[in-house]
Formats: sequence, C-alpha cells, structure tokens
Amino acid sequence: MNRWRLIAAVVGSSVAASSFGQVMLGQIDDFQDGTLQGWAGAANPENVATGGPAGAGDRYLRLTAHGNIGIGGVPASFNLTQWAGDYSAAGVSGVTAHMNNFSSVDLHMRVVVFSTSGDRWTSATPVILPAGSGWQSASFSLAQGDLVQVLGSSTYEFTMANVERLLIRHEVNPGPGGTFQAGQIGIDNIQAVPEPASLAAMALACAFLRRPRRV
Ligand SMILES: [Ca+2]
Repeated sequence: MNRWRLIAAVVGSSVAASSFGQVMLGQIDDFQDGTLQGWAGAANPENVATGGPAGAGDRYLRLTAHGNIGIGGVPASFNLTQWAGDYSAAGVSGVTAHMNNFSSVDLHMRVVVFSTSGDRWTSATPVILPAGSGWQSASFSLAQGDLVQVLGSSTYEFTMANVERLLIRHEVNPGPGGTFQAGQIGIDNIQAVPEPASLAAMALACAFLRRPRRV
C-alpha cells in the first residue's frame, strides 16, 4: 500500500468510527439549552430552570422516582446519543458531575456502561449522597478495576469500544438492575474526563513542550 492509500484508509476508518458514536473527551452536559440533552428514562426527567450548583439561572436535570417495583421506580437516567461510542478511542475513562440529593434517604449513585452486545459494567463503589445533600461533586472512574461486570461476557475492552448507552442510577449493591427507591435527585455538568493518570501525563507532556529548547 502506498503512502496516500494508507492515509486514505486511516481517514476512512476514522470516519466510520465517528459515525458509530459521538462521545468526546471533555464534553459536558450543563442543560443551559433548556433540553434534556438526550437524558431519558422513566424517572420523569425534567429540565429545571434555576437552582443548579451555580445558583439562580443555572439549569439542571432533575429525576423523580416513585420507588415502587416497576418502571419509574429507580432514580435513574440513561443517554443513547452523545454518551454512546468508542470511549477507548476518545480517551474517556471517567465521568464527573454535580449531584444534589433532594430525597429523605441516602442515594448510592453509580454509572453503568452498556455495550452494543448487552454487557453491563457498573461502578464497583458508589458515590453516596446523603439525604438532603446539597450540590456535591461526584467522580466516577471507568477504569477496569473500578467497574464490575454485572451482565454479559464480552471483554472490558470490547465494552469500552462499543458503548450503547451510559446510565446513572441509584444502586445499593452492584447488579444488573438499580434499587427501587422513592427519591429525587438533581444532576448537572455531566462531563467526560480522562483518568487522573492521563491528566498527569498530559500535564507532563505540556511541561515538556513548554521547556525552552537548546540551540
Ligand atoms: Ca447547568
């Protein structure tokens, strides 16, 4: 293969990859456009016009679950659009957000990664939001050691390269389903981030590039 054919093949494969999913490092859902930004599910997702972490005029996503067994019983929401795709290629290995537990009980929040083959990997350790928490920063690692496979048998590598949806939910113990609980939670500034080690590597690379050159 000559050089130009090789370049064409590489460009072609990256176009094919980008048509599958849209997840991008650094993307952030702040809900300021007044929409749900693709966050869906049966827990009555709403865009609330004010009262987010930055106060007046800061919009956020609010979920309300009835707590009974069945549809809409779990404080949860999923996204099939900008949170689907190839996390490995995009360099996304974590999710951060602001969360506010308006409920009278603690909520155990986890992120769940679904693959296109039906696999589910959930946070090994939840972020526990106490009842009436106020706005808190929440950080979820998507590194293999920080996730538990609760459905399917595909590899971690396959799942992260073929994400069908990202789900955020209350889940007391890791499992394929969430935990039924009457409750309400606010979520804002959901961001795709690299793992801390990658951040450190990027900072080091930047420092190296900024270093004066010897002549
Ligand atoms: Ca906001």
